[in-house]
Amino acid sequence: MTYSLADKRIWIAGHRGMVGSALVRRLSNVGCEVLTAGREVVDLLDQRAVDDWLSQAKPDVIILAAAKVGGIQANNTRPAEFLYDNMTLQSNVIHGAYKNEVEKLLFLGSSCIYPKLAPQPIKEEYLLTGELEPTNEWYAIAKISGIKMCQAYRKQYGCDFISAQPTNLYGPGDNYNLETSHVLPALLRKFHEAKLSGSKSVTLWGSGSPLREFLHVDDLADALVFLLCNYSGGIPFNVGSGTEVSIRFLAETIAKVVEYDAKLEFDSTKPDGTPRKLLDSGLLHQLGWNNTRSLEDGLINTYKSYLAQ
Ligand code: GFB
Repeated sequence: MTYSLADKRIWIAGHRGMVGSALVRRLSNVGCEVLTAGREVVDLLDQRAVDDWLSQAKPDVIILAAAKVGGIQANNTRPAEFLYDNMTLQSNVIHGAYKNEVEKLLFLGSSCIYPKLAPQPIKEEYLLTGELEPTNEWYAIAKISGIKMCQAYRKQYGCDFISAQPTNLYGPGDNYNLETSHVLPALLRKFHEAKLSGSKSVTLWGSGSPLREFLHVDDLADALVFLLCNYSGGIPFNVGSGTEVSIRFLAETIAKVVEYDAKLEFDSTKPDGTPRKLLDSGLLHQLGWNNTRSLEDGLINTYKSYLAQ
C-alpha cells in the first residue's frame, strides 16, 4: 500500500521532544501541514483537553511521539510516573483519534517492551514471551498497552493505527541531565566536561559490559515516515540500526569524537539493566527501509548540536 502524506494535516504530539522535533524536520518537505500544540495548549494527561484539541484541529494523521522517557535511573526510581503518565496520555490520544475519525495514527513503543532475556536479535514475535527487565518494566508495560490499543482499535473498529519500536535513540535535542538521561548523552556530556576541566577520569554506571544498539533520531524519523506511507497492519515494527556496541566501546568512541582521552571508572552501585538488546529489523528492511549512518558519524553530528546548544 502507499499512503500519501501530501496535503494531510499531521499532528505531531510531542513536537518539542527529541523524536518530535526530528519528525518536524523530516516532514518539512513532504507537502503536508504539520500541526503542533505545546503543553500550554493541550495537556495530554487531560482527556477533555485532548478531545477538544482534536475536534478543533481535525488532523488526518497523528504521530504519537509524546511520552515520559528517561534513562535507566529515571525508569528505576520513578515507576509510578512512567506508568501513569504514559498510559494516560497514550490512551487519551489513541481513543481521541478513534472518536475523531483520524485516518491514520502511528504509536511509538520502545525496544524495552521485549523480555529481558529474549533471544537476539529480537524479532517482533518475541513480545510477551518472557519476563521484562525490572529497571524499566513500568515503562515497558505502558508501551505494550499502547501497542495493544492500536491492535485492538484496528481489530474492533477498523482504525488504521500502527506502531513502531525504536531501539535506543540519540541525536540533536536529547536530554543531557545526568540523573535522568540515557547513556549516550550522559557520556557525551561527561567527556566534554572532563575535557573542559582537565579531569583525568570519567565514571560510567554499571560494568560497561551491557550491549546496546543506537539509532540516530533523524534516521528514526525517516523510518517512521516510510512506515506511515508504506504499511497498514498490526505488526509492531522494530526500528534499529543493526549496530550493537558495549557501553565501554561507546565510551571509547565518544572519547575519540570529543577528542579527550580519560581513564574509565565504573560505578558498580548503578544497575547494568538488560544485558543485551539488539532488534531484528528484518521486516522493516523487507518493506524497503534501511539505516545507512554509522555510529561515529551520528556521534559527530550529535556532538556538534550539543556544542551549539
Ligand atoms: O541508556 P540507559 O540509561 O538505559 O543505560 P537502558 C544503558 C546502559 O548504560 C546501562 C549504562 O547499562 C547503564 O548502566 N551507563 C553507563 C549509563 N554510564 C551511564 C550514565 O552515565 N548514564 C546512564 N543513563 N547510563 C532504557 C530504559 O534502558 O532504554 C528505557 O530504561 C528505554 O525504558 C531506553 O527503553 C531505550 O538502555 O538500560
